[in-house]
Amino acid sequence: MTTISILGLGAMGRALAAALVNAGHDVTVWNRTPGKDGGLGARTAASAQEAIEASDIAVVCLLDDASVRETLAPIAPNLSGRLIVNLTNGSARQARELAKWITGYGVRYLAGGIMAVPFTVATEGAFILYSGPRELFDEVAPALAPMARPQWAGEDHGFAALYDMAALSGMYGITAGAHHAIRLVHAEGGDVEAFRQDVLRPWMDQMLSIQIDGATPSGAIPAEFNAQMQAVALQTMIDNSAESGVAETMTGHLSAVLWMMRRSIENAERNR
Ligand code: FVH
Repeated sequence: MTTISILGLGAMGRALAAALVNAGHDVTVWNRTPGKDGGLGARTAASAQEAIEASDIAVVCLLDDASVRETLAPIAPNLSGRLIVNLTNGSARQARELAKWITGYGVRYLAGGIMAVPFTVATEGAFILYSGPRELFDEVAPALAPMARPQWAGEDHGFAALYDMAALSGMYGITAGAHHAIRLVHAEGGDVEAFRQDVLRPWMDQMLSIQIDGATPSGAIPAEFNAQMQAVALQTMIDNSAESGVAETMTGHLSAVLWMMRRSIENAERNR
């Protein structure tokens, strides 16, 4: 049995720790602020260093890159040979710099990105991206699998963060669109629940794959998707939003796509 420590008992750290305990692992936890370990059935370490030294694998899940640096910096010289998996959200640059810094102390290090929210941890759709040495991934994946399906993103320590950031961008695009849609229907006295179930959900289900498959690095819109027509429709949507009294800031996603359509039209004209 692999022993695992979880550093950070926020909503996500607690969910990860609970999944590992439920799977029968011997789990040690540490949190900056004491008292967040209640009901987990894990051992509690008195310090971050004690937590890392207590287990074969130490999983770090804190707020951000700065909090990881703050936690690890004072103890890094004592961590040579330890295996640390950092699942804290960060940018690709932060992930690469952190990897370079911590491996400089002889730490065996994997970076990660959690593609789950606390209540979907340990459920079927949840997965976690890992990047760094393949052999480290192969070593930790079976033990960490109870948290969420492990998926390797490459040797480059920045890739898990990169894919995480990019996937979150996709999700937040949907967040912006869904909130704006509901706000718009509500502003005009529409039936929000009927709209949500009978219009928005089936429309998004129909469109999701098409939008994902059609996205390109250049932002070019294929001729059959008629960028000219879409630019006109997008401007109408932005105008409709203003006419309905919805705050202009809620239409940022529409403005972004309108800008993309106009650029695609300009490029197509230039290349004609
Ligand atoms: N929750 C979610 O939906 C998302 C899903 C995808 C992945 N994210 C990322 O996971 C990281 C942790 O998120 P979280 O939900 O656990 O966040 P919080 O509940 O706010 O807990 C934050 C923990 O970080 C500790 N902490 C904050 N600052 C420091 C610091 N300077 N030194 C040491 N620890 C620090 C905090 O400790 P405390 O405030 O209780 O003492 C919590 O344990 C995150 O990167 C998400 O983006 C979650």
